Amino acid sequence: MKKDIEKAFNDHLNAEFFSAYLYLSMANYFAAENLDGMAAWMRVQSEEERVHGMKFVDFINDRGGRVALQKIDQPAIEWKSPLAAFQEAYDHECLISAKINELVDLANKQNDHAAHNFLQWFVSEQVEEEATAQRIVEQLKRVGDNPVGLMIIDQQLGSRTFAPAEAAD
Ligand code: OFO
Repeated sequence: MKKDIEKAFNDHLNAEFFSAYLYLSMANYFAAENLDGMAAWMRVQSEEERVHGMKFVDFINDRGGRVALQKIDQPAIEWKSPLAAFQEAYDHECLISAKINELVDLANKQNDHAAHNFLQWFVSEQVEEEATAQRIVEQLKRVGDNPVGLMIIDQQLGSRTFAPAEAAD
């Protein structure tokens, strides 16, 4: 594996593990707000991000590279409102999509077909990640300060479960 791809992949797996940290922190914020459905949704999201990070770990190892784990930044612990938290989640996913696109550009520049192929899973995944977060942001905007609306969204989000195989497929 070429050194600059190895370095960029190591940096990116750190970003995926930071995503896991960020969503776990949001889960704790929602739990403190007694929004248990949103807390459960964020916990599942955090687990998925860990799976994403591990996909990079496995790929680097499989290609004979070296994984160098880096320090994970501390995420925020409070948000102004559920909408503010989900808006940040959406913005964060857009940032991750941009990083994935940069990795694809690098893989193409280096003529690394295996890396290019590996990254296509993430290109598709990011479409879903952005769409899901954006949908929740729009729903929260629509209910505004209506507590009944908030409770309905909370209940709906609470039905999400973590399926390790699906998270990796
Ligand atoms: Fe790994 O998709 Fe979100 O960050």
